[in-house]
Amino acid sequence: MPMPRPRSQQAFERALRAIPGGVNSPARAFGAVGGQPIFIDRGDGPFLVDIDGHRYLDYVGSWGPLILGHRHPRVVQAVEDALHKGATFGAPTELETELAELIIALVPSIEMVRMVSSGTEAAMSALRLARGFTGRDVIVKFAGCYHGHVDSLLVQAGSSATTHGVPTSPGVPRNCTADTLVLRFNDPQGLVDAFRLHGERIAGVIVEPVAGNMGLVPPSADFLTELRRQTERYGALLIYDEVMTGFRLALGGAQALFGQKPDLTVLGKIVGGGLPVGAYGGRADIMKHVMPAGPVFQAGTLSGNPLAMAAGLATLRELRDHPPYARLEELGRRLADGLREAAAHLPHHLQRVGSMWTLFFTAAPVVDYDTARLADTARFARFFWGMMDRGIYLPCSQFEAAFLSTAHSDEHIAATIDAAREVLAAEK
Ligand code: KE4
Repeated sequence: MPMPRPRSQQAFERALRAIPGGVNSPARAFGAVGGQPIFIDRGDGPFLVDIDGHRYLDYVGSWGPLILGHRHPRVVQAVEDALHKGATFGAPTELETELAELIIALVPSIEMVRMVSSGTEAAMSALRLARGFTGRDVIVKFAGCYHGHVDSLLVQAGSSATTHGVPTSPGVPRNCTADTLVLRFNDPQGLVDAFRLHGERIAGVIVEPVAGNMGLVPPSADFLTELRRQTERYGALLIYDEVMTGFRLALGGAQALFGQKPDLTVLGKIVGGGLPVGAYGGRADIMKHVMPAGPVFQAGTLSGNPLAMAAGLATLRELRDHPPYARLEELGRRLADGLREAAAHLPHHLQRVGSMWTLFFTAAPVVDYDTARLADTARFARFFWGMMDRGIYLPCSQFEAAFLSTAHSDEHIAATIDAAREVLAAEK
């Protein structure tokens, strides 16, 4: 039984009366692990402190944005400076151009970029642009991949849609998903077959180049290669959803890590440094179709918000000036080795790419949505609470990726492995 957290309990009961499910996003509801969410007082480097005063080593990092940990001084200072000039103007600022130029400098496939306020908004806009640019309607996605709560993509979505057993949400009219083709992740032959049948009608394919929303599932080399080959062959756009992987797996994202070049890229999380930013960008000839340069409509009151731009700029500049990727790879490798050893007596697969990882409690390697869902979610829930009560805060679902930050140290990794060893010793 989880340790008592009375103030979070009271806060949750109060929130339930005002907010559906007491949370502003189902991913935070602890639905997959039972119990109730903890309410946070503050973040501090690699730590979260809840309102009962408990401190946790944070492997969620706000679901990915906080690659620099909580309250990085460079980010805090940048936002403070921006705030003293005003929070928003509804008119352009040079901060927006500076962040756009930096994104273009860091992600080679991006020649132009538009800011929005969330990853969902970026994915939704990229889909509309792909359809507007090609004049086609069909969009391909992959079971288990999540691209935000876009109506036409809420079909076998990952993340909390999986957790809450809502593969296709009520409220999405049938015709919204009529043009959505759902294929199997890591299935190159399935891609070839689908394109042979539908290729001339496909506007775009959207993919998490490393899947994080069914738990961490790396791509097979031939999957990404076939994706690029088929989309080129049939004139469909290849859209990399790098909301989670962008600026995390490499400065240029997963596409840089794998030497791939999509037509469009969707960004979020790290690009806002913890404030609400999404972005979509890519080939200039495509992006010039976005209004007011072109006919594809998209707009947003707080798109390019100066405070969010300041946080994103400070974060990307820090990553550019002091690239942490070799360090994160070393920390991730050490953590993975230690967790595998702690779980050696159990069916498990620890899957990792750089600073993103998932400990699956399953005997088979997880290569797609079907194999992910074979995992023992009851065992994961016991693991989650056992780690929580030892001060380690993991994603509250087997179907989420965990994240390391530059604020995590060797000592933190060692403490995490020790805690896992204790918790898993009780599992048979
Ligand atoms: P947002 O609208 O939540 O900013 O981004 C949607 C999104 C798009 N694409 C990918 C690959 C994503 O991972 C996400 C959001 N990720 C989830 C966690 N798996 C956000 C957590 C939540 O929904 O509260």
